[in-house]
Amino acid sequence: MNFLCGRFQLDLSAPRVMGIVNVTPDSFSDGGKFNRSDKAIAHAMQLVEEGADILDIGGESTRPGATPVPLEEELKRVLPVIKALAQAGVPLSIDTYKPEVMRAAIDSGVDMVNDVRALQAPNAMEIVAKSHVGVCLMHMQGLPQNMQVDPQYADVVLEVMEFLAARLQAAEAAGISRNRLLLDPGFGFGKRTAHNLTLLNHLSSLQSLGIPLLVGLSRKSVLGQVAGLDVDERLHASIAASVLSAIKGANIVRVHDVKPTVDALKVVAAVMHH
Ligand code: PT1
Repeated sequence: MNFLCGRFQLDLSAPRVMGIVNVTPDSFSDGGKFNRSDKAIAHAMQLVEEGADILDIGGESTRPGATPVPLEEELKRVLPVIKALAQAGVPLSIDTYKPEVMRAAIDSGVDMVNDVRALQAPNAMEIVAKSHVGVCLMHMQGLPQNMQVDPQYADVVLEVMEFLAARLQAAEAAGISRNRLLLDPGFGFGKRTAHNLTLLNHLSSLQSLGIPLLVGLSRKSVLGQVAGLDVDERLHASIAASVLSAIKGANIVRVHDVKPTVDALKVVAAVMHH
């Protein structure tokens, strides 16, 4: 299975690692250490050395309760980082739901759009369809400002699957071919701990959609809930989550801690080939 994204064709016969590059002062787990663009660029280069297969660059946090960032500020954060990393040797992803940021990032050379709103903003679908970038369509219930207030599902796996199937159909209808798409159940986006655990246990049922799966569980509160850990103590729980995700069918894991994840997934890949 190959994922087509911009300048690249990513071989997904083994699980791949997307490294998180936060360009936010309120970044939920870097404590603002990498907010300036030169720090973000240096951090990104380190993630490539550690074995990252993709870099996911974001200028607005979408974690629960985060406040939106104005368009001009988001552009000012991400564009210098994208331009500086153009020759990093791995596909660059822009983590945004704003069509204007997608447009500018694509013009600046990104290879993929990672959209927590699954291209539902006006014009987002058209902008991506007109380009050659890959795209990740993610499930979210509600919006980051209020999504954890009272999330409700009759059947979380079925509802996430139906949403992703509908967005997949919309993307194909807009002219985005299947080999440019990734689907993501959106762990922590309008989901209680039990919803997240059910989704992870049944992740393999999403494989029936026939599109590679991207999963983000790195340092998330569900892991803190289960293991009783603060956000800066969640490395080992995050590795367990990446290993479980890969075993259950995730093709790409989105993580902060690249080197330990790469090592762990090498073991998973070696076993799965036998
Ligand atoms: C994700 C993801 C993302 N997560 C994709 N993009 C975040 N495709 C940002 C918590 O519960 O899973 N997939 N972009 C970060 N969002 C969160 C959500 C961070 C919940 C933390 C939590 O702690």
